[in-house]
Amino acid sequence: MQRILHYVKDRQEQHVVSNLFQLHVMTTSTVTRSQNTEEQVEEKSTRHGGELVASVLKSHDVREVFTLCGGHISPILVACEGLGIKVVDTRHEVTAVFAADAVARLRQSIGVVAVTAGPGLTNTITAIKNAQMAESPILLIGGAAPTLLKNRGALQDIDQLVLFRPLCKYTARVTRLRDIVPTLRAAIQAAKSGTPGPVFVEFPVDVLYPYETVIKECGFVPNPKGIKMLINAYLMCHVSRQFGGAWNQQDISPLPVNTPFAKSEEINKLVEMLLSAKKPLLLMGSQASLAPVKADELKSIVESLGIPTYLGGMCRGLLGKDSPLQMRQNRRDALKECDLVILAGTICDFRLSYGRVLSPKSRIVCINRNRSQLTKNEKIFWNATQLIQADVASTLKKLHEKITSAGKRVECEEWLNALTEREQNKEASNARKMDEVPKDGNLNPLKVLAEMDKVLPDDTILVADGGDFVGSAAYIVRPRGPLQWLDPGAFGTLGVGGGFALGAKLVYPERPVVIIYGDGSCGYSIMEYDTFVRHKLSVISVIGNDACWSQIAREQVPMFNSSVAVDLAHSKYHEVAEALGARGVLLDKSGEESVGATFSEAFDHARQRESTVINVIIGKTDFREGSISV
Ligand SMILES: Cc1ncc(C[n+]2csc(CCOP(=O)(O)OP(=O)(O)O)c2C)c(N)n1
Ligand SMILES: *[C@@H]1O[C@H](CO)[C@@H](O)[C@H](O)[C@H]1NC(C)=O
Ligand SMILES: *[C@@H]1O[C@H](CO)[C@@H](O)[C@H](O)[C@H]1NC(C)=O
Ligand SMILES: *[C@@H]1O[C@H](CO)[C@@H](O)[C@H](O)[C@H]1NC(C)=O
Ligand SMILES: [Mg+2]
Repeated sequence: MQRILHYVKDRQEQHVVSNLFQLHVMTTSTVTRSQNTEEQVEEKSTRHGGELVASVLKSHDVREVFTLCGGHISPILVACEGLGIKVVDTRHEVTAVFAADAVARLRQSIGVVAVTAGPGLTNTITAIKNAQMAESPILLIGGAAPTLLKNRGALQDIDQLVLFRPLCKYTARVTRLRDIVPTLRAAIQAAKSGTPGPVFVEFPVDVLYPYETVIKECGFVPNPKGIKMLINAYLMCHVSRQFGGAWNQQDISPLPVNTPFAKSEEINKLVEMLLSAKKPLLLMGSQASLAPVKADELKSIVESLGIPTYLGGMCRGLLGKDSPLQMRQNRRDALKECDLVILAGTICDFRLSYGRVLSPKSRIVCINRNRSQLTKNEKIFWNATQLIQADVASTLKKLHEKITSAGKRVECEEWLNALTEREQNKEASNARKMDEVPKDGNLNPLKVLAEMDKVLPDDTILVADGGDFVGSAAYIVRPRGPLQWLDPGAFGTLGVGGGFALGAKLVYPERPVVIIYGDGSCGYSIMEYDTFVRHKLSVISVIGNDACWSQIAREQVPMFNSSVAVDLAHSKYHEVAEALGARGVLLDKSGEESVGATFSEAFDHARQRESTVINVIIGKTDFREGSISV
């Protein structure tokens, strides 16, 4: 008996087995026939757990699953395909997660990724951490070793839950088929509720394959005698428990998403402060782009509020290209002078010098769903006048409704005009930098970016993946509307390019998608051109090739007098694209006159479903001197 109990890991099952022993139930047939009809096992059914997974995804309006295949998850992928959910296979699991992240952000919904056990899952970790920091709701589905072989040295059997618990809002391991539906519903609800973020559910293979396959694989002892019969009885009991009630009717509809809303008194207080302000300022961050308020609606709310606004994170582009309200320059000075600042999803982390850029003389209102983000560095580097723990966009919406229904408006023309004038001065001085020719005679990156901006179609989605070149682009290339700029967010992860572009292209197949890459950064995901070509998704990349990890070199070299590990080569990245079946274009100083035309051509080809890599050999500028460099 002890030998058997040693074999049986699960405590509940140990209990069952010892009962069996005591009852001398020595035939398998009495065990399979569960008395409880709820837990009936349909032995002849060829259906499998993968079908249950796919049906929940379908009922939650999931339209694509990103993956890199593995035997552990084949049943899920095949079942998704069967239900018309697009299965998009990538060349690296990290890309699959970045793609799901982009889908979550652009659809204001959930992104789904399925990867195989062990290394498939560990390869996702950077992107899952990035999604947690960016507060993107992602469902990560992982395969796992068979339940019966847990900790017995099965292929790719590691403790996966331990890895993902610190990164995910919700983690679960499903060991019975009838738990698949409720677990996935709860996981998706958790991902989208409160402060959104990634969730992880793992499925051991024997929960995903059909009954007959599992029975064949589970290791029955042939011709059992004596104690061995008990091993068979245990195995039967285990499999029956797994499959019991698998095909019972279950509710697969989405559970309600919990979103925190501001209280009426909170809104009233904010209305009062805003109406009495002479120099208000609105700083919008990623959280303002979350559901339930749609991006276009948020745009008109902010326009109607009429306050000078700085946009960051997923709110970049919200007000279009030339909104008179949007400020891009001189934020530090504006913050020193304003009498009221509304941090609408903006967090007092490194991007706001931990709150030290805020003035003790101005009133400070912070709106965020998350208590710890809301109060980041508060009472240390800044003091809040009002803290509102609520969804950002809905709070602005109610604020706007109250102001308009009272027939009032925010009066701040003078302030707006002053900021606008400074904005124009700063932009003029930036424009002068575009005409400088770099010492090495290569193309001026600012000029290249400005030429691209000129011919950029209005519906383009821009993906930012790099250091200095991308940092310059953030000032020069202007997203034309809401949700048209994707960057990694607070984690500052290089390598998001291929995945973000893939996700964007699946949400908007007809719109141009442009990756702005540093040459260093393109190395992480340029291989996804293979994915773009196979799936006939046209993506344009512009690589700022300075043969260097410049953002790091910029400080390392002067500080330590060493360029160890920061130099690269002027590699022929355009030829990499060609090798993968895409267009490759080299743009160097000999092509100075044709920069704009090169971009226009790439957009033309994209309309014909052809992808392009434009490898631009750029020179050095001092445009980014003094910017953050980590
Ligand atoms: C995954 C990851 N590794 C390393 C870094 C550190 N890092 C930040 S910027 C940068 C340089 C980027 O070089 P490149 O893409 O060529 O852009 P450039 O600054 O040269 O324009 C590096 C290595 C990071 N942010 N993320
Ligand atoms: C807020 O975010 C932190 C991580 O930044 C997380 O640990 C915490 O659970 C979140 N709080 C809420 C209320 O969602
Ligand atoms: C915040 O308030 C405290 C207490 O009133 C005060 O001592 C401190 O100087 C204030 N800090 C800032 C940055 O305004
Ligand atoms: C910087 O390093 C170079 C060699 O790598 C050396 O010749 C030079 O003297 C160094 N300069 C300083 C200021 O240390
Ligand atoms: Mg570089």
